[in-house]
Amino acid sequence: MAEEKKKEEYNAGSIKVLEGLEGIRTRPSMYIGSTGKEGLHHLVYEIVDNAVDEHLAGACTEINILVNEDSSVTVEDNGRGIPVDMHPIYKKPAMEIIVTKLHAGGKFDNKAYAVSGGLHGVGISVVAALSKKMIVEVKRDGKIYTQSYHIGKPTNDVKVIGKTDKEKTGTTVTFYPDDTIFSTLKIEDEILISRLREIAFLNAGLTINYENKITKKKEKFNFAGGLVEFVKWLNKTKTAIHSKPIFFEKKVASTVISVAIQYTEGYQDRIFGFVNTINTVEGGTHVTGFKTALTRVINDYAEKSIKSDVKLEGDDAREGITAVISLKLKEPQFEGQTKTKLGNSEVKGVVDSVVTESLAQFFEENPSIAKAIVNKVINAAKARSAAKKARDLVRRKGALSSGSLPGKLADCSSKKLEKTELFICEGESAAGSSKMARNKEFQAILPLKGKILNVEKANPHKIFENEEISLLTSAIGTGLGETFNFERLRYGKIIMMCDADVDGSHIKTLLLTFFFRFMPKLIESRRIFAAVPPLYKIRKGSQDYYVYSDEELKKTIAKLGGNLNVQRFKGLGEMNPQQLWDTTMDPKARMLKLITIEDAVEADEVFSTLMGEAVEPRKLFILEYAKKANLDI
Ligand code: 0RA
Repeated sequence: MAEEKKKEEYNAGSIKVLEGLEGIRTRPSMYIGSTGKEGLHHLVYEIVDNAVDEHLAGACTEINILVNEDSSVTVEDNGRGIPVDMHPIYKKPAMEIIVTKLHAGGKFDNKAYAVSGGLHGVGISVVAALSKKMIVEVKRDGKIYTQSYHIGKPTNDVKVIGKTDKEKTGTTVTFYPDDTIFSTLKIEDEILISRLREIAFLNAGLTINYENKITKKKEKFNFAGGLVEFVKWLNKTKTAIHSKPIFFEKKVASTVISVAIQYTEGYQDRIFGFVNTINTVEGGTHVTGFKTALTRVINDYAEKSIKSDVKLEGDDAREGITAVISLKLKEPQFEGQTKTKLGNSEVKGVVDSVVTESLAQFFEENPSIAKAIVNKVINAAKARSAAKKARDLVRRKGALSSGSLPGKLADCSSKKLEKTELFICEGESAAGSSKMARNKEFQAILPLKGKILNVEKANPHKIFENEEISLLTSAIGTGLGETFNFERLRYGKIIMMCDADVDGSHIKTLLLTFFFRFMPKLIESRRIFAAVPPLYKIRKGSQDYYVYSDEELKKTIAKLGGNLNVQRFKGLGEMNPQQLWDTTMDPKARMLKLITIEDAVEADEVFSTLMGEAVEPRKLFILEYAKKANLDI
């Protein structure tokens, strides 16, 4: 056991020398991405990443980054210090080999280092090769060692320049980027600061100090709360739906998985993946595993604890989420265009199972947060499904305009908007009569089976699935809700033709609610009407008189005198086509009630009252509404 442990310790002999540094200078972008601004800042990250590795090894608590007056950059850490012992074969101090050879270092056999951060794992030697001058100072074993370099080559042997406390260890690297390589030598505070902040969030407790002697910019980062503080910071301009972020951290074999989640009221989905503090912008197996688990846990909770039967998809589960998934992984494989996609296939399942288990447990223990989140997701699903239905209807309309309107619609021949009318008819028999009665040129008939869905009470997705509503929407042509397009209106007037009884008025109210909710523009633009069929027919001799109210009936009887035959129409279906035309459809003789809504906001409340359970307010509304309605003959 002791023997085994010893083997894993770092010593100069464990350094594997792979090649010299010539390749770095001939193809710098292969190592640092570019020789522009990005590449320049990358040099700083390479050294900082090495220092962060020391932190990950439990050996470093503070990193200081200093932009000096002469534009050089100093990175100082209190890690173990680059080893300085003699290499048994090369007969040189480890430090010289580590700085002047590519892929040299204890890191590359993954023993001395648990995890390694640097993007290419080449770190300090790349910086040395691309710097006109670099000075490394190491505190180790109570001594201070130093060596300087010029474009990757030592300019002196490693020498001891002083003594220090045995406890004091660390590395200080100062470098002068080579102006024959880089197109700019200007360090930008904002670029470095945002990355350093990120590193501080990802390494709870690590202190990072930044100072630029040229711009005088100074920052200090230390986040005891780590990822929890990270998501809160990411959400600082948003409204969170739960103030306490979800957090869990699990170790599986040598892999550490840390996750923080906070949902906001917004719609964006922001999931940030990091592997060994590298931002995996292109995603990868860790993010995939996370998404799968998130959708599963939320679906399970919705089903079991909220008894919801709404099908929740991944996009719904992620609406408004801000999440950070950070992995500490021994042998990361980076793929993709910018090498920022995690490729390790085994990671997907590991992250999936950790997130499934830990998130489900968090939901168990924090039911109020769980409910807030799951309800938000359910709403997202309903909205998505409603939007899709609306889009589909619009698309269907597109297909319709090339010929096929709903089979039930008896369309008119005129295409002149202002002239045409759509009659929405209650019941098949009334529709039958009105089809015979109509003027085909400008009057279209759409029969409604019976009561349409109460849109006030129904879920949005039910509304869009409803056949009657879909028929109506197709015939009108505008689409509905978010996708409403006035330009596609197919008729100048839309006329509800219902029986003059309780059922008829209920259907009218349902239709109105629908128009108000989903096509309010049609009401505003005075396109919606109610037909006013007569209540009675009075026959005197061979002459017929139609009356539209009980009051009118009394007056007419008084006027006409005796010997009258009075017939009460129980419904539209009782009239023959000629009667229907004469009384209700002929523009020269009929009466139409224009539907207006003075105050949309007030009306919305009224509609809610109306369609709610309470019967009294509903009755009151109907009476009030009838009074308000204008008469337009
Ligand atoms: C090689 C091996 C060890 C540490 C380092 C390099 C190292 C490099 C840099 C660069 C900046 N700061 C650094 N700190 C450490 C392992 C050392 C050990 O096991 O004692």
